[in-house]
Amino acid sequence: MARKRPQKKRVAFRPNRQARRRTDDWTQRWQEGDQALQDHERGESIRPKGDLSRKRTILVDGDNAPLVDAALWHRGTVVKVHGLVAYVDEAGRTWECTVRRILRTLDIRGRSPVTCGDRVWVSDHSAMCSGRLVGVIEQVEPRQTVLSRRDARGREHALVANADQLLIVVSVAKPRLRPHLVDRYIVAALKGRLRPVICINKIDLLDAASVTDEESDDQGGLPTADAVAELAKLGYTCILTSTLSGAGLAELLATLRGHITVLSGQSGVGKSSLINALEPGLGLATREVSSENEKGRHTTTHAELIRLSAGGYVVDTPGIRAWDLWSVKPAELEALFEEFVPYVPQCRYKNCLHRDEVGCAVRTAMEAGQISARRYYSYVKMLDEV
Ligand SMILES: Nc1nc2c(ncn2[C@@H]2O[C@H](COP(=O)(O)OP(=O)(O)O)[C@@H](O)[C@H]2O)c(=O)[nH]1
Ligand SMILES: [Mg+2]
Ligand SMILES: [Zn+2]
Repeated sequence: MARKRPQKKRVAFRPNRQARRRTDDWTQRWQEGDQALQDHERGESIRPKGDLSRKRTILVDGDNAPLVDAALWHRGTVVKVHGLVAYVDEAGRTWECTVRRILRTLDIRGRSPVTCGDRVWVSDHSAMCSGRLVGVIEQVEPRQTVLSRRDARGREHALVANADQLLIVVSVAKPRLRPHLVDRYIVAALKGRLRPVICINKIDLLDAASVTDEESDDQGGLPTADAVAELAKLGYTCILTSTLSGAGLAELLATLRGHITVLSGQSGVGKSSLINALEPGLGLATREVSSENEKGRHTTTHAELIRLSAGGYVVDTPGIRAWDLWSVKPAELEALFEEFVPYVPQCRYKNCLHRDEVGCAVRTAMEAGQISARRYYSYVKMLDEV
C-alpha cells in the first residue's frame, strides 16, 4: 500500500499551568481525524511569530494520523504505571518508559495519558542507560475499551484500556455460588463491551457443596449443575475449574490466550490461585486479606496487567471489583439481559421496564417458560439497584 509522504505539522501544546483541559478522549479524536490539528494548520499562517514559537513540529501522515515508525519503534502493551514511569511489555521484554511530553500535553481528564492495557509505540533510549531497556512512549493507539472507576468526587479514572474479556470467577462453595452476582457481572461486562466468560472454580468441592446449595435456596441459590445449564443456554462460555485437581485449567488458558482479560469475583473464590496455576512461578499471594484490608484495597486505583507466557494478559485488581453498575440506566438494562431482547418490541408500552406493566411481553415470556424466572427476577432486583 502506498503511503503518503509524511508532512511536518505545527501543533500547539498546553502550557503547564493552563487550567483548561480537553474534556474528551484524545485517542478518540485521533481516530476521527483530529479536527483540532486541522484547525491549527489553518490558523497557523495568520498567527504572529510569538505564538508560532509556542507550537512544536510533529510528523503526521497525509490523513493526519500521527506517524508511527514501525522500523524504529517498538510496539508493546503498558502493563503498569507508577507515577511518571510506564512499564511496557514487548513480547516478554519490559521497557521502562517515560511519556513523550507532547502526549502528556494532549492529555485530558486523567492524570496520565497512558494507562495499563494501552498499546503504545516506544522509542529506544537504552544506549544512554548502559543497555537497560529504557524508552519513551511516542504514540498511544486508540483505545478499544476503557474500564474506569469513579473517585470520591465523581470523576472517572481509566483503570484498564483494551480489555476484551471479563472473567467472572465464582466458586461452588466457600463462598457459595450466587447466581444474581453472576448476572450483575454479566451486565457489567456487556455494558463495558467485554465478552463475559464464567469460571466456576473449586469443583473439587462439588459433593460437599450440595448441602450448601440446599441451604442457600432461600437466598436465590442454585445448584451448580443448574447454574451451568442456565448459562450454557444463554450462550455464555462457562468453564469448570479446580486449582487443586487441575481440572479445566487447559480450557481456561485457551480462553485467555491472546486477550486482555479482567478477573472479577468475590474475595476467596480463587482468582489468585487460578492465575498462579496458569502461570507457575508468579507466586501471587493467595487467601489474603482480612475484611478490613479488603475494604482499604477497594480504593486502590492501580491496576496491573499480568503477562501470560501463552500470550495475553490478565488483570486481577481490587479496584476492578468496585467497578460496577454505576453507569447503567434502568432503560439500558433490558438490552444487557440479552435473552429479553427479542421480546422487548412486543411490549405494549414503548418505555416498558418489564416489571408489572400491562401487556409486557418479557413477563409473558417468563410466565410461559421461555425466559428463566430466576434471570427475570434477577433483572427486577437489578432494576431496583440502578
Ligand atoms: N478446594 C479448593 N480450594 C481452592 C481452589 N482454588 C483456590 N482455593 C482456595 O481458596 C482460597 C482463596 O483463594 P484465592 O486465590 O486467594 O482467592 P481470591 O481472593 O479470589 O484471589 C485459598 O485458601 C485457596 O487455597 C480450588 O480449586 N479448590
Ligand atoms: Mg486474590
Ligand atoms: Zn415489557
